[in-house]
Amino acid sequence: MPHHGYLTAIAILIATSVSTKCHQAYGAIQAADPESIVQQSKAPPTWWKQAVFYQVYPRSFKDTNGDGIGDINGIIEKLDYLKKLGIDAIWINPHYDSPNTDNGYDIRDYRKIMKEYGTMEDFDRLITEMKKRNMRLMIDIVINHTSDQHAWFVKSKSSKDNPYRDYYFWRDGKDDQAPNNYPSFFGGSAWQKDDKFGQYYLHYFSKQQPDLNWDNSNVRQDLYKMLRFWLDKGVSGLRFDTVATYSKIPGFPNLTQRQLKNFSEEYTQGPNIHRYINEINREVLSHYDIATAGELFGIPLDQSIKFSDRRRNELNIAFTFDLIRLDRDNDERWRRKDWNLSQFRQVIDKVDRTAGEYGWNAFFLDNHDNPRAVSHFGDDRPQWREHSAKALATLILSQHATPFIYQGSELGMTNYPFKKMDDFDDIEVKGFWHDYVKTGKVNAEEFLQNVRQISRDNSRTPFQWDASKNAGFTTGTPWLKINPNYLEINAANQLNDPKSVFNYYRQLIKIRHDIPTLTYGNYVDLDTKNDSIYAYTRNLGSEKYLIIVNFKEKTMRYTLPNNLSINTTIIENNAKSSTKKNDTLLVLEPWQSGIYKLN
Ligand code: ISL
Ligand code: CA
Repeated sequence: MPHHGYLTAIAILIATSVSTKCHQAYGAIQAADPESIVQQSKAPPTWWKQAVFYQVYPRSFKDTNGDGIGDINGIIEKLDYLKKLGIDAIWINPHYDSPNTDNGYDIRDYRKIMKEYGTMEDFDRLITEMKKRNMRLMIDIVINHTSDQHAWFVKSKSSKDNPYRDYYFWRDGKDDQAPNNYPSFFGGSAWQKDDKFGQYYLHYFSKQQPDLNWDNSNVRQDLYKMLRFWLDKGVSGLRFDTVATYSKIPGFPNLTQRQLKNFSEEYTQGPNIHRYINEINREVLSHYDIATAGELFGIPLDQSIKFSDRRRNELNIAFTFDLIRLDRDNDERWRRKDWNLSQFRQVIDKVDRTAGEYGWNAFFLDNHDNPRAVSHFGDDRPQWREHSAKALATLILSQHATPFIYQGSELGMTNYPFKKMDDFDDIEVKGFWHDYVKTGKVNAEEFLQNVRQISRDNSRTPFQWDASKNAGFTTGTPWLKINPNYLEINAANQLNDPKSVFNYYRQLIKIRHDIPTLTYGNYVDLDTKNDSIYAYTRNLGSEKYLIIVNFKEKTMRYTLPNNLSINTTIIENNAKSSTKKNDTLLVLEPWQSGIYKLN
């Protein structure tokens, strides 16, 4: 885009964000003038950098017909709630027809709506209702694999000489064993034998999720048609599921013992991946005004950056996992490790540096595959839950990346108190159990201790709307148990309480919208070694903001380094004494957090 093109773009973007004048809670903010932003920030400004995204897990958001499963009408019903929060765009997990072995990540028909979620009319109405509210919709694109019930796979397995055979990877076994030693993410081998011709098909995830053969150009063209189908409906964003694994290693050589320990990385090393992403961009994405995000699980940072590098014409936003998987092993993903603040901020620093001038990241502390942020990185015990949830919110909304808020985090929803294996629903935990406990490698107690903290089910329990039966999520029987703490933690309790986590998020989102430096400014960590106080600045031109969080459960004194001093308080939580102009020493209460304009 020529320089003056994005000059106009930023002028419009800033005009719209500044015209909704900031309210009194944090005083009058001097927003940077648009021209200076264009000059200072090296990258062209765009709506998807300034937008605050919210992830909806439709199955667990809001049920409107009493079948115990959230639905599209439930999302429509709650759009005003999200608008009130200040959300600009929503990413929904897969909404397509699916037998649901992996909650919609096993797609049977790409052009149909999951019957539990509603109809195509409901979907079209969702887009219309969102447009009315000036909100954008990002959908999930799951094209590494389909369901084994997808028509392509049904044909593929029916005969050896039909054109769909080659839509998937079929190989002969070796000495009555799988073609190679690839493991599946969900346990066992990544190859499944089909009795009809005795051949095996590849599935990186469950055996009901056969991998598509991206080397076949018919597969690619069929997928591109499908993408256009949804984009022509007015969808404004695509989140590409497990995007780094589309291209497979030719010949499928065995993994070495060392490679097996980190097989997810090996699965991202296919030689054609960027050729394919580049092709998607050229054939589809570049023809629409949309935001595209890649889920880059498993791939090393220095490689994942390529996907969002704007010079390469691939995707816009990178979801990287080094931060959220800080306390997890690569080979035993069910086990959690200890982590500390210094490691946490070193990852953030590295991810930001790696993105550099040309890349762009998403920032998120939870999602549907990970535990609840407040239980994971905060402290969900009653005394600290709200303060730490607000502290994490402060981080999410002040990073040099597009913020993604996972549903319920704006209420400080917590992990579920799992007690026994029967309490879990997720295919991943069941696969781990099979591989580790059933084989006698790990004892059940140790396993349970870990998975209750890391299980994907933690974030998938139904949304807690109010204190009525089933938390107001459904009038029927919820598909997954509701966290018993809904009597206390729910949206109804928080909406009208100015001190609630919800209203803190709401203020922070407004601040993010009003201060472009929080989107575009450079990120400078003030001391990655400090293991108690996380402090960083965001700088653009002459503007400088300090973000600070006390991760310790005690009062801490913090002297600002580098001659920095406070100018004004933008927002503060759990502060005993308010911070004043020209202060250089801050006394921080446990989990105190704040954003300050610096002199
Ligand atoms: O969450 C993980 C393990 O705990 C990751 O390995 C995860 O499977 C990986 O990030 C890919 O995730 C995506 O694709 C999966 C689906 O199960 C996840 O929900 C989705 O986010 C297969 O489609
Ligand atoms: Ca329903």
